[in-house]
Amino acid sequence: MREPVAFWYNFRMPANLPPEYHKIEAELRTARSAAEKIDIYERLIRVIPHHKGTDKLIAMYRQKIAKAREEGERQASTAKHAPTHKIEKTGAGQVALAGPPNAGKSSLVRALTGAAVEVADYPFTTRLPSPFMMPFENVKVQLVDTPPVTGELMETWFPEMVKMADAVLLVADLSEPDAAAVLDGIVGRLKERKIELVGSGADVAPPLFPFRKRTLLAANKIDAEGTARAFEDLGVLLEGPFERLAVSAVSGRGLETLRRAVFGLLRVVRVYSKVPGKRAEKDAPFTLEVGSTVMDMARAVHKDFSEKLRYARVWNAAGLDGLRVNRDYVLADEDVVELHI
Ligand SMILES: Nc1nc2c(ncn2[C@@H]2O[C@H](COP(=O)(O)OP(=O)(O)OP(=O)(O)O)[C@@H](O)[C@H]2O)c(=O)[nH]1
Ligand SMILES: [Mg+2]
Repeated sequence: MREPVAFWYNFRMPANLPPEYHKIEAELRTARSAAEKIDIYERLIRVIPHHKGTDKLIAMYRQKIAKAREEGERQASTAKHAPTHKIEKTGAGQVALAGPPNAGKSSLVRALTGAAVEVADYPFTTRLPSPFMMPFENVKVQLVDTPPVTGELMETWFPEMVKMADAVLLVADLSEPDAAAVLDGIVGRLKERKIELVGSGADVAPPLFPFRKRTLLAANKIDAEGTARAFEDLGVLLEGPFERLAVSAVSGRGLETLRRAVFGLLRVVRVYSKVPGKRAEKDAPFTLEVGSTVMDMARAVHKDFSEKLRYARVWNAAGLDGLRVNRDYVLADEDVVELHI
């Protein structure tokens, strides 16, 4: 972001500042970390000619260095004490599981990811949230297996973790007679913490308050006796706009549909970058929010790219064959894009 104070100051300066100064100053626009900013301020001080007319400007940058140092220390100390529920995001998006004890959350994560997740026939097997990668076609989605929650039993870190996730996979235990009431309890408790679980098509654009999270309901244990009826009842008893899928982590029923639906919750498009004269690398798509443009893609590829982008060419299954498009062309899933700078 541009530094408004510096900008204002320069504007008022009768300045005989050298061209280098403006070049370095422009770097502030993209500097994020405190360390980067300090480096820029120090270089600016070095190129500013020292005389009476520039005293104030130099003093201002010294002050900024001091502030940035404090900010840097703060960043470092919060990173050190980060609670364990802050799960670093990787892949196309992060989906947090939520459900009562023994519902089969870990079993589903194990079945969908192939990871050796601990599963047991007693409650509270999972003690800490842990991430696992679920493959879907040519991308991976991060699933966060979680300790059990109910309306009564929800530690404060849980809603915080849900706030950070991109979407939620609610897990019901169809073999439990009160499955719907338990889920209502979870949904209600999250609502108290300003998190609204919404259907997979809902708009969740930030910064919406309360937080809205797209949610899918996996009604698990459909292999067990009497659960077909329980699944029907769930639709009637459960308040909430979520799509319901009957699944079984044990028999595998519904898991491929679930995998696709979990990816769908993220509402991303996969786009393939292509170098002129070469084939697109289909195994390494960029994943961008639905509605993203060619310009957004250029930004994801490299920040220099976005500044220099002139146009792009697009190929896709819908019939585009190298069509020349401009920066605000909205990307579709599986578009192949050649960026021209
Ligand atoms: N019949 C049946 N049993 C299942 C299914 N999924 C899980 N189970 C059983 O349910 C029990 C609990 O499974 P977990 O995966 O540990 O459940 P969890 O929700 O992770 O439990 P916590 O970690 O305690 O919250 C185990 O005995 C599983 O074998 C299923 O689809 N069908
Ligand atoms: Mg578990």
